[in-house]
This record gives sequence, C-alpha cells and structure tokens, in this order.
Amino acid sequence: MTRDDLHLHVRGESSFIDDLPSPAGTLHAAVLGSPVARGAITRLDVAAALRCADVERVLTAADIPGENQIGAILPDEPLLAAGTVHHVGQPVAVVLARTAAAARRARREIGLEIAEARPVLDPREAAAKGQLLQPARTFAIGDVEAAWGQCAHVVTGRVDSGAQEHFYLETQGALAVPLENGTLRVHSATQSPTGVQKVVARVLGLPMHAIEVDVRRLGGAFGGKEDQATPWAVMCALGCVVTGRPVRLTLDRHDDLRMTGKRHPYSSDYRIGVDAEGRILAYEVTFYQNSGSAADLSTSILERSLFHATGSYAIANVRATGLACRTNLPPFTAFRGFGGPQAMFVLEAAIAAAARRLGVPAREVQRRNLLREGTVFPFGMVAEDCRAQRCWDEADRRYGFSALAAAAAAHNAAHAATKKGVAVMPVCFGISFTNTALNQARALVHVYQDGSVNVSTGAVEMGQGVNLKLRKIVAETLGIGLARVRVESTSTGRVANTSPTAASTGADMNGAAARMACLQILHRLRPLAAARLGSDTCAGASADVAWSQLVQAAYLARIDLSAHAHYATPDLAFDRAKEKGRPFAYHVYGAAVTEVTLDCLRGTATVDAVRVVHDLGRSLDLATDLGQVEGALAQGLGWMLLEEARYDDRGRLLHDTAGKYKVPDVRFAPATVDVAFLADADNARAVLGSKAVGEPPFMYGIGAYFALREAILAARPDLDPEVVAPLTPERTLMWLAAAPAPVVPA
Ligand code: LUZ
Ligand code: MOS
Repeated sequence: MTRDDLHLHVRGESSFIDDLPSPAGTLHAAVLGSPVARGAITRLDVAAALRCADVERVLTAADIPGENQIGAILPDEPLLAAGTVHHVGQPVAVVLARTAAAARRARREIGLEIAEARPVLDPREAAAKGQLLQPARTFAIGDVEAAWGQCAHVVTGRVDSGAQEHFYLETQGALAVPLENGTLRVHSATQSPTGVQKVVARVLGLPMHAIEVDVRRLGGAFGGKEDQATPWAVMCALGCVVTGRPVRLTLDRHDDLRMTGKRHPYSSDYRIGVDAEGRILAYEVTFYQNSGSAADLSTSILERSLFHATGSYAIANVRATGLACRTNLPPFTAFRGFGGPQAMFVLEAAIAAAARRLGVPAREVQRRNLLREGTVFPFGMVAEDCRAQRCWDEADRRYGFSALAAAAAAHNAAHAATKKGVAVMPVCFGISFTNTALNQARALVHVYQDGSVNVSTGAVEMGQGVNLKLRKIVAETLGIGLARVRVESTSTGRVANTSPTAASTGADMNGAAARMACLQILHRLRPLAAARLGSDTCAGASADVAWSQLVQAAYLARIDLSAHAHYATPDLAFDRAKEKGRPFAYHVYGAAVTEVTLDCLRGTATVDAVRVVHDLGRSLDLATDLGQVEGALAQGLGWMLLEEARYDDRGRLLHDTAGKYKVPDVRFAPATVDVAFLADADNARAVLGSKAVGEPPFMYGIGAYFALREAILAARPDLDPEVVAPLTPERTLMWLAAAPAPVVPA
C-alpha cells in the first residue's frame, strides 16, 4: 500500500537529506562565510585548520577544476570567494572532516583577513551609484502624463517592505557520492534538480551525464531552494572529486539564516490619480528592488513585480519601472509570490491613500476598478475568463463587507482602548514562469506486470502535495485505484531538463505530462482490452481487477507498458524588447476580507478573521488545496505583520537565530479562517480543469496590513503613517505614541 507523504510525516518515517545513511568514509563539510559585507581578502591561510583533529581537507577557490561560477541568470556569483567578498556569510572556504563537529571546530582556525570597505545596503543608494543588475525596465500602457490633468486627486507616496526568511524546517543540505568511472550522485534538498546538475557540471568541468541529482522530498522550500540549494550541493560534489569520498553538508539554522537569501526588500515610489468617482485614471510606480550582492533570480523576480504592478485592477494609464539594485547583503531570492506581493502591496497602499483623499472606504475604490473580462494588462495580455468580480461579489455576498465595516465602526465608537479595522484584498496572480522557456515538463510512467504503476516527473515534493496530485491524475486517467500508483523520487537520470518546481506550476505541468504518458499507454492497451473484455475502455472502478489481467496480457503480447511524455504550456510568448506578450497561461483570482483588533495600549494586534473566496478551478485534491491556501495566508500575514529581518549598518543580520526571528505559529493565526472555493470554476487551461494554488493565496495577507492601518487610524485619525512593512507591535506603538502634529501628505 503506497502512502502519501503526510502519513509518513506524522509517523516520523519520511526521510530527508540528513536522514540518509552515510556511506563508508563519508566526510562532513562546514562552510566558512565572510564575517564582513564588503572587502578584499588579504590573507587566507588554512594550515592551522588542516592540523585540527579529524580534518581531511580544506577547499578554497583554488581547488575548483572547472568554472568558479554558480550564477543561474547572470554569471556574477562565485561558489567560493576569490579576491573579494560582497556579503556577510559569503562562502570562502569549506572544511572537510570525519565528523560535522570537527569540521565546525576547524573552521574557526582558518586565517582569514579582509580589508573592509563600506558596504552599500540601501537599494536607493545603490541605484544612485549606478549599481544595477540590468538597465531599468518599464511596462507602460496608455499615457500617464496626459492623464494626470484629468484627475480630481493625485496622491504620491513611498512604500517599503522588508525581507522575509523562508524558515523551511529542513535547512539547506546535500550528500554527494562518488560512483565508478568519474560519475557522481548528488542527493540535494533542491527545487531544481537540473539546476544543481548544471552547476555541478560547470564547476567541476564535467558533462551533465556524469551527474545524477536525486530528490526524494524537501522539508519545505517556499522558493528558498529554487536557486539557493545549489551552492551547498556543488560544495559537496567538489569535495567528492577532490577527495574521492562521499561528502555531506547540512547547514545549521544559524548558518542557514546568515548565509542564504530571503524575500527581496523593496522600496517604492508611487503616484496615483483618481477622478471624483474613484476611478483610477493613472498609476505610476518605481520599484527599487534590493537584489543583494549577486543576481540570483532577482531580475526574474523584478519582472514578475512589473507583471503584477496593477494587481487585480483595470488601469488604463500605467507606467511601472523596476530597478534591480546590487547591494552588499546576501543575494535575495525566490519566495512564494516571487515579487508579486511586493508590487501589489504598493498598489494597495496607493489605493488606500487615494480613498482617504476621496473620503470613501478603500473597498469602494477597489471595487470600482476591478479587472473585467477583456481588460488589457500593461504588458499586453488580455484578461480572459476573468473571475475578479465574481470572487469579489461572492465574498461580499457570503461575508458582507459593509456589515463587517459597520461592526468595526460601532466597536470603535464605543471603545477607546481597542480599535478594529477591516480591509478587503483582491488577488489576481499570473500562472506560468515568466521565463517562457521554463514552461515545459516531462513524465515517465512505467506499468509493471502486476498492474502497479510508477511515475517519475520533474516535480519535487516539498510538502505542497504534488505527489498526491500526480497519483490522483494518473489513477483517474488510467481508471485504477490510487493505491496502485507510486511516485518515484525526482531524478535527473529518469527525467531530464526539469524546470524548477516553482511558480505554482508543479502539478499543472508535471500533471499534464503524466496524464499524456498515461494516455499513450491506454492507447496501446485499448485494442487488447476491446478484444479481451468486449469493451474499448479500461476506465472505471470495476475495471481495477480487470486492469491486472489486462496488463499481464499486454506484457505477454509484448506491448510497451512504459511511456514518456512532454508537455509545453501552449500559447505563451513574451517580447522583452517591446515588453508585450502573453506570459501567463491563465490567472488565479480571489478576494479576502480581514478583520483586525488593535490593543492601543500595547500596540499588539490580533487578526480576528480572514474570510476568503478563492478560485481553484476544479480542485485536484481539496484537503491539499485548503492546506495550501491556509499556509500561504499564514505566511502572508507573517510577512506583513510579524517577521522582521533587520541588518545592522555593517550588513550583519540581527535576527540570526531561531530565537530571534518570529514566524507565524498556530496562536498567531486568525481564530477564524473561512475559505470558500469558487463553484463551477473549471479551468480550460490546466490539467483536469484545475488551477495552480501554491502562491496566489499568499497575497491575502496584504489585507491584514491595511485592516491594521485602519485600526491605527481609528485611534489616531490625525496621522498619515508611512507605509512600512512589517507593521510590528513596535512600529504600531510608535505611531500610536507619535506627537499629535499631523503629518501633511505630500
Ligand atoms: N520562478 C521562476 C518563479 O523562475 N520564474 C517565475 O516566474 C516564478 N514565479 C513564481 C515563483 N517562482
Ligand atoms: Mo518559487 S517563489 O520557488 O515558486
């Protein structure tokens, strides 16, 4: 009986990288990271470390046989620092020892001296100095300059959002094992097995066929292992070829927090213009993305910010500009939403400011400007099968926006020590990798002689339930019981050229490929089934016993019981020269209403309720999808209200232990989370009518920021608090205690 991951998890039976047994002779790695954010290495002496007990080797850039380069998009990131360092924690050397403790002890004996230079930490300063990863990109539609004159109100403002730690439970890690004939197997906790394979090949100077990357599952990833699982796997592989022995590395939490990138902080300027009825006539925004010290996926993430600059709204005149600013912080990276949340947060702040100027609730401005069927996005795509209004109206009908707002107002009139706020957050999120080439997937399906089925795809299970969805797709397509279907680990040897499991597309694309492979096998079985069973179908529960007989007969008749299939998401194109095209297969829609209670004395806030109507298409697995919505929401709430990742003025992370960094837990979660799924919502553009679910619900969390802001304004109507996230109790308290002099909006 094949069980799902969740059964194994609760029984403690699922294995992660650190659970894999060490082959004989395995060495353990510890990485020395730069203690300073910027400087030139003046001395690197490993002699004392080599003399430590149980130490076998210390690797530096000089040991790299191929290219010292791991950059996925731009070649700007060495595996090990050579000459200069650009962020605190940047890997400089790797100690290989017989135990992990010995490796960590010896790491302290490495003589590293650096001539320190003043780091650049602020993206606006980096932009002013011309420190950009690429020329500025601008998405535009209509004519903003002409539109300003027609606006009844034009409001400008600045919005800042902070870094967010992924806090996957399984930290970064890998185990590399040398095999015969110069080949390697790398077990890596990565969302991107092919990404690891490619970079190992590049750094070691080997052909990709010499390297197999295998991933059973991840203990969470959230984007943090889309690109940044790679260096650790490559270090292990390098250790393997240098010593001829297996090498393993698991970052401890402290190293993981300090050395790895997080969600990009953004600082943005907006200008929004509305007419007297609250129609948004023009919107202009500039995103200063804090990219960190190397490109990583930053340019791609900035691109998605531009795609989502207009959120869930139809705006005729738009100019959105994105600057990817190089700073001396660890390279920021993919995180659920991938630049979309940062962009939507700015627009919601602009709408809140415009509504305040108009003297109407923000939700009236939001409602008036919602996307409609046929709306043209600034990047040229037309909204088709647009469900923005449907989700909004359904949420309003179920939950009663005005009644919730009226209840909060009544509370506020009667209470001085606590204030309530309510906000609505509509979401529209594009599904597909913005890099069109990545929108492809493959599957390899084997049917064994007993009728059991083994499925391999490029999808990586990371707790999101993609393996269960794959099993259900295969079982439904073949017309057999779920228990017959098992999903293999994700291996570059079985399925090649995999795109990362990212962009919420894992089940969409790999599920489509798996279904196509099953259909091929069915096609071969059909004539046999017709002859044997007097039927041309093998679908249906009653066919389950017949399935075993059919498969056995097919084997004896020498019919191929395996199939490989390739799926490429259709109708995608994007022209970066024109910044126009159709980058997404479809959009996911939804609306959430959030109620918050503020304790005016303490500055603490409770998110009382988040009520959602979410568009899932036809769900592949309801429990899984509900879990995804709830998990994403919790993470979005954490980003907006709780999670603070601050760096000191020398670029050192202050929140560098699990004890210092707050993540949302079950007590932080709202007491009430209602999630209703849009009915009759089959999606023609993904497998079996489904829709992707991983990222879109993250952005419901943004509603909590503006609900809390409403509550603060109920306490202090004289204020115009700057929009900075996270809106922590400290920040809230500062506003509540601010001098009564009103801040005049610009
Ligand atoms: N990763 C990526 C992503 O490489 N491209 C994307 O467009 C994307 N979108 C969301 C999350 N990860
Ligand atoms: Mo991602 S943010 O790895 O889908």
